[in-house]
Order: sequence, then C-alpha cells, then structure tokens
Amino acid sequence: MHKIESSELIINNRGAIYHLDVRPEELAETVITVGDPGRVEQVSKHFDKVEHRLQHREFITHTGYLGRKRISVVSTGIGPDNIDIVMNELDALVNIDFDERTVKRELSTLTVIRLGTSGALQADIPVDSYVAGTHGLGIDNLLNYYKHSNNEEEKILLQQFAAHTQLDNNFSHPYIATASAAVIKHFVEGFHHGITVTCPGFYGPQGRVLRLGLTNPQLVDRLTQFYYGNHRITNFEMETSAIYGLGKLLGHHCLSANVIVANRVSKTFTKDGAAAVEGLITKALGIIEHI
Ligand code: R1P
Ligand code: URA
Repeated sequence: MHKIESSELIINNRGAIYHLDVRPEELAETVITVGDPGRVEQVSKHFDKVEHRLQHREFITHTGYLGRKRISVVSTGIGPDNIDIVMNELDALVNIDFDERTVKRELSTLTVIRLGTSGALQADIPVDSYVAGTHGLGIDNLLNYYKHSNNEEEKILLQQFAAHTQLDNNFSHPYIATASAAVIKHFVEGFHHGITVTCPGFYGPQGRVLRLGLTNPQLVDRLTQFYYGNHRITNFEMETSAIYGLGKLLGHHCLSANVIVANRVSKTFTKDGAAAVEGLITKALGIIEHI
C-alpha cells in the first residue's frame, strides 16, 4: 500500500487535517459548505445539538444533529482555490487512514451540498430566488490540474460553450461536471435549474467594471445568450464547478444551491441579503434533514 508522506497529507498535533483542523470523527457524512464563515453559525443555529465547533483560518466547521441527521457545516471562504483544499481534505477525512497514511480499501461517499449566493444571468430568475445547478461549468481552471473526462453530453456542452464565448482561446480551458442526480432530485420545488458558471473572480471575471477595462466586455451577454438543447446558463458564482468536478473524481454526491443576490440582466441587487440567505438555509435544511 502506498504510504502518503507527511509533506503531502499534513496532520497536525491534534490528529486533524491541516487547513480544516478537523479530525475524522468530527466530520459527518452529510456536509453543507458555505462561502461565508459567518454563515456556519447561521446554519448550525438550526441544529438540535452541536457536537463540535472548530476553526482554522477561514475554515469554520460545526458538526451536530438536525433531528436524527448528523450534519457538518463547513465554510470554504471564497473561490475555487479554497475548494481544492476543502474537497481534498473532506475526502481525506473519510477515505484515508490517518494512522497508516494509506487510502482505505473501502471508500466512503459524502453528500456535499453548497448553500451559496450567486448572480443570475437570466431576466426571469429574480433576486431572492433559488437555483440548483444541474452542471458546474468552470472557467477557473482548477479541474484542469486533475486527470478528468466527460460524457458525450458534457463534451458537446463544452464545445458549444467554447465556440459561443471564445473563452478557451483567450482565458482558460473551460471544464464541466454534473450535479449528483441522487441529490438534485430533492431540490426541485421552488428551485430554478440550469448551468452554474464558476468564475475565478467577482469583478472582471464576472464582467463587472469599476475602474478597469475588460478584455471580453461581451462575456455576461454571451453567457446569458448561451443555450444548447434545453440547457442554458442560469447563474454564476465562484465555487460550484470545483465542487462538482472534484466531487465527481473523488466519488462524492454534490449539489450547489444558490440564492440569487444580484440579477445582472435587470441590474438589481437584493434588498435584504441576510434574509435571502436565511430563506435558502431554512428551505435547504428542511430538505437535507430527510435525504
Ligand atoms: C462572492 O461575493 C462570494 O459569494 C458567492 C461567490 O461564489 C463567492 O464566494 O458565494 P458565497 O456567498 O457562498 O461565498
Ligand atoms: N456571488 C457572485 O460570485 N456573483 C454575484 O453576482 C453574486 C454573488
């Protein structure tokens, strides 16, 4: 069995994984990820019991029970680079034996559900509404560092997307991964469905102009106008494709549900971001408790 060296799998003095500072027994099999560290408490305050409260850097983890369901809520901070850390460390917590430093023979599957905020790219998806991403389409490059492959539908979507936006020539190699069918089927009523694009930034990479000019000023319009068959891009944010891509490679069931705080077509922003996020959390927990 290949032994993973101490420079590759970093375990601290508490026996916890490096960035998350979580020990294997402190993690539940159902994991909610949120971008904002402050949102962890906003989720766990709904739990009937909290067993563990851990924090290191921007990564806060609370593990507890909602009814009989054991759930961990983990903050990722912003961006796909942080998702590289969080997904690899969550997987290591369940699938690597920390004493032997070897991959376990029997692998475990986590259910990972992101509850985030996002910008809508369609006029009919207003602020304060909810989107469950059928696909994460990454223009952030993260998954290109890992060996990965796509099914035929994903390949065609990617080809059409690259041709339509011309993003692959000038920026990165777009990649795509699909939500877990087993999880998204529970997030139907009250949720829009569509492709969630993941960007490597909030301003230029999402077409926002404050003081700097953009190399692709048509990007937002092109994302809005893209369609293939029944597929269109509903929204963009900064984590989903990385979660879907790494989740698929590692064998976990992932879903990203976002509340729309900005609509980039109608140029509107939610009047109460805290209430919008609370609404998503309440709705999602009502579902997660029973899946
Ligand atoms: C940008 O404001 C942040 O908000 C969105 C984006 O993906 C990015 O992380 O998600 P969260 O509200 O979950 O952080
Ligand atoms: N998060 C994003 O990444 N973009 C938005 O427009 C809103 C939230």
